[in-house]
Amino acid sequence: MDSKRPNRRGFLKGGAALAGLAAGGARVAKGQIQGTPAKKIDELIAYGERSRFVTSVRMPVAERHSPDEFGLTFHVLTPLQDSVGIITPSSLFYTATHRGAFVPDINPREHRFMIHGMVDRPLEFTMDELKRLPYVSRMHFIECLGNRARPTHKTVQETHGLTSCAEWTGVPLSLLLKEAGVQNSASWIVAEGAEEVKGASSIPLAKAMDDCIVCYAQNGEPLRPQQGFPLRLMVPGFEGIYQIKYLRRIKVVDRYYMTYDDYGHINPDPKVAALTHQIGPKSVITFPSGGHQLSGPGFYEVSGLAWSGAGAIRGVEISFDGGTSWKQADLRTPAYPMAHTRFGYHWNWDGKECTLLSRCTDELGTVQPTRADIAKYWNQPLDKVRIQGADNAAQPWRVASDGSVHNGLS
Ligand SMILES: Nc1nc2c(c(=O)[nH]1)N[C@H]1C(S)=C(S)[C@@H](COP(=O)(O)O)O[C@H]1N2
Ligand SMILES: [Mo]
Repeated sequence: MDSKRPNRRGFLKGGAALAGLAAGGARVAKGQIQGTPAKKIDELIAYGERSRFVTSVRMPVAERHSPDEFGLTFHVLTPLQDSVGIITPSSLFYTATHRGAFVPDINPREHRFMIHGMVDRPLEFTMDELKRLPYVSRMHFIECLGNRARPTHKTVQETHGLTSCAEWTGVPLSLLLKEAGVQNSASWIVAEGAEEVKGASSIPLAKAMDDCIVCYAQNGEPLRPQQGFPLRLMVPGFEGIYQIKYLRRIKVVDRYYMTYDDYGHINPDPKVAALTHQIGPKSVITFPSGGHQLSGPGFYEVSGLAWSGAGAIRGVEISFDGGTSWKQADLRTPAYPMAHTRFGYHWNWDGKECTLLSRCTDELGTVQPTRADIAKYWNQPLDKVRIQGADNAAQPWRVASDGSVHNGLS
């Protein structure tokens, strides 16, 4: 499935230049990789590149012009329509950068990470010191609160591309906090990134002591700069804004702090806020999805992703009639807690127009709502549903009788 799209305002210029280079390398010497210019061979051996026939790329969100007039890119979407399995390749991981817009160029040898505030022993670590400590590797998704489907969106990249999943490696935050000696009256932490605006997020101490990870690696290699190199906080299942990149400081405190980043995100009442941190349950069919073309009636494997901020995915159902009836799908991967889980369903398309949706249930038994459920709950007309907070509504894809697939919201 080819997700190549017009190069809007020179976005991904580098990729286009590279493609030109490969096309120019017509002379093939013995032992060379066919079609690859000689000077690229060493690079291919030292650090592998994907085939030049694979063209799936990220794209900026339409609602926020990127690059803007200052050349800055804010939100970049993962091409979920091409996804398989549950690991998002690091080079296709979605990116949300709004605290300085430039990706900081941090020398890991100079980077320091500090834990202070209401602790008995304030601690400061170099990257080498952190890497000497016991570590864990876990699969977790991240999703931005801005991940919401609109009728104008054509593809699943546009409707759902602000979520990705990776294997994260780092030191459990609880280990570091115990080492620092958290004082009895502490109840929150404030985690801060290294950018100039010093954006930060307040996280309940109970979550910090539970499953948070101070990460230095993603998918088996150091974090990519856009994902927070050299250090980021992983707060499993919480909304994207808590996954602090370029992590340099955690302050242990006794109250929620309204910081630069929290504005518009969570409720200043800590009791309400605590209930709005978690994402999902949410799922989406990635094949067939908007922009795909079925070649005719017959067998297709419906495939998609499900995730929940509350734990593991227990089951996924698929509807082929716009949400009237539901069939149980199969999970195709292990269902890790707070991770994307791949589901599948054997489908024989009869060639008639139909609307596909998926909905999931997480380990707490919470079922993902359809738009109809949300409209009923808020007593709103179905065609004018306004989704408050995170959008975890089931996504409809309409398959037309010519096999073309469209956003069911338009
Ligand atoms: N330091 C820092 N951390 C940050 C951000 C940022 O701009 N700066 N963006 C946040 C937001 S809004 C999201 S959704 C996630 C995105 O993580 P990603 O870019 O690795 O996908 O990082 C969060 N952590
Ligand atoms: Mo975000």
